[in-house]
Amino acid sequence: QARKLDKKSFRKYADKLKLETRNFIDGKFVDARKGRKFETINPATGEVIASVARSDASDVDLAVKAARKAFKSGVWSRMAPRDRMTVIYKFAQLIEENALQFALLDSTDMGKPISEMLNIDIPGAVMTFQYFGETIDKIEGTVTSTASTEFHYILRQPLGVIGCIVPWNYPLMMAAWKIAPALAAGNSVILKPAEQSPLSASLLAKLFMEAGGPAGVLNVVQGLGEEAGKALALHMDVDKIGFTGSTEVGKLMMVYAGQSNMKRVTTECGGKTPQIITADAPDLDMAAQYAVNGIYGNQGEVCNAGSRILVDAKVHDEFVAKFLEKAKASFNPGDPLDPATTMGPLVTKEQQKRVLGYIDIAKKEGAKLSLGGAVPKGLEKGCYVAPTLFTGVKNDMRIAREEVFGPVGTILPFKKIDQAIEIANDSIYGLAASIWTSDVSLAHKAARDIEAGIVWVNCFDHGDMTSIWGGFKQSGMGRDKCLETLTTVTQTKSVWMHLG
Ligand code: TXE
Repeated sequence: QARKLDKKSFRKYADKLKLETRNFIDGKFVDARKGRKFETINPATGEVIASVARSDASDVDLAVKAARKAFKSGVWSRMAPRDRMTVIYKFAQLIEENALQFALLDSTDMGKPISEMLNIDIPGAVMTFQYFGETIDKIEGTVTSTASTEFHYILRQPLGVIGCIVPWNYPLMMAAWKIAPALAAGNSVILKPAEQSPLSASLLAKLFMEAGGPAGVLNVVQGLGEEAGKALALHMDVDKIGFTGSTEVGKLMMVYAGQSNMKRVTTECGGKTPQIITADAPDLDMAAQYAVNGIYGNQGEVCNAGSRILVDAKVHDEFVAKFLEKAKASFNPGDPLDPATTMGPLVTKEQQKRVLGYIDIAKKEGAKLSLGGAVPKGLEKGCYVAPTLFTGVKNDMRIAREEVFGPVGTILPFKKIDQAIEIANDSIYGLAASIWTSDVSLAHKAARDIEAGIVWVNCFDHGDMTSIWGGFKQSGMGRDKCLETLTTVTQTKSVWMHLG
């Protein structure tokens, strides 16, 4: 139904949204204990949307106590698997039924086009809960071969209390990726949304209870990273932190774990994804369209944004011409609540400043600005940056090495495929990569040699719940989606019995 609405109706609904901005602890909405608040701003207009609970260590402690109490009681952790499945399926169904609310909340909060919310984020979140719901009665232990006097089995058990610290680029979907496997395995969860996009988390927590989830199992603590996030990651009674965000803060998670209780940590920390376009790409038009989508989708605020486009010199000029034509046709910044809009504003003024800063640096370093490069006319109130492309980029330029997290593509020509793979691997990151080629041997060799957690061949960003999501090197450790994730929210126990 929401998919049929126009921009007027979306605005009308947005004006009527009931916003919940408090923490959700032990099944109830509560203010931060000290009554402090922070503002969340609509990046399309610069207007304040709401004041949100600004939690500190004492709020985090309350949430951890509630989560631990729920875990120990067994109300969720020992619920019959089929019953837990029923709750998670119902939860997925309620998210779908509330698609319009979620779309409006995230779109207004962080600027993503409403059509992306409806077509990507919400179906992605629903599928995540369905997928992990399906795993609940399939998490199994093992019986090993032993001498006849012995009996040995390995139990797989939930960790206990899991803190999920998520970013603002996919507020609902990132929350789903972190909390769905944790809940499926029987853990209690504390979700700390990003301060730039706090609103949808509260609705999520409320719907979990409506689906039959017990109090204390899914808690939300709102607040700033250095206050609420840090307190959660340093807490002595949190068993794991699942984190998505910057590499800098991902490293802090490991420090906090070491400074506290050696909690488990998984991190997903962005990248500098290479898209390799060889001269024998099966369809250069399609490669150009995917490259455009790969860098400008979600305003380029994507961990796997294909920001380094490596193009064989033989097809370079033809490819660039196609890229520019498709970029202009496909991505035009505008009002995120207009279903026709394909690119919204960046998340905050700071992020806009950071991205414009990188554009300046690239120009100073001698890259050629071939598209965009500025704030689009008429959209100065919001945090917009036009789709931007630099050509003639060299591998040692900062624009080719650092994560910009905005709609800024770079084209680096190459002469030999070995050189392209070397450039692709010359990065501190290793989240994803793509290669376009008709040469099957080359496709397999490149897939083997590229240092990244995800390699796409003749496509970009394809996948489903079975494909793993996570990186090599400083793109982090641990995996999202996929069955492997369950190993990061559970632990094994060896039970050895002597039968003699
Ligand atoms: O991320 P942060 P920011 C990259 C991207 C972007 C840059 C900065 O390059 O431009 O990071 O974005 C919480 N202890 N990515 O500043 O700070 C914070 O509250 C505990 C890539 O928004 O890493 C939020 O919930 N928690 C990325 C979460 O960490 C802390 C997505 C992420 O925030 C904390 C987002 C602390 N000391 C940004 N400091 C991706 N992988 O997709 C912050 N947080």
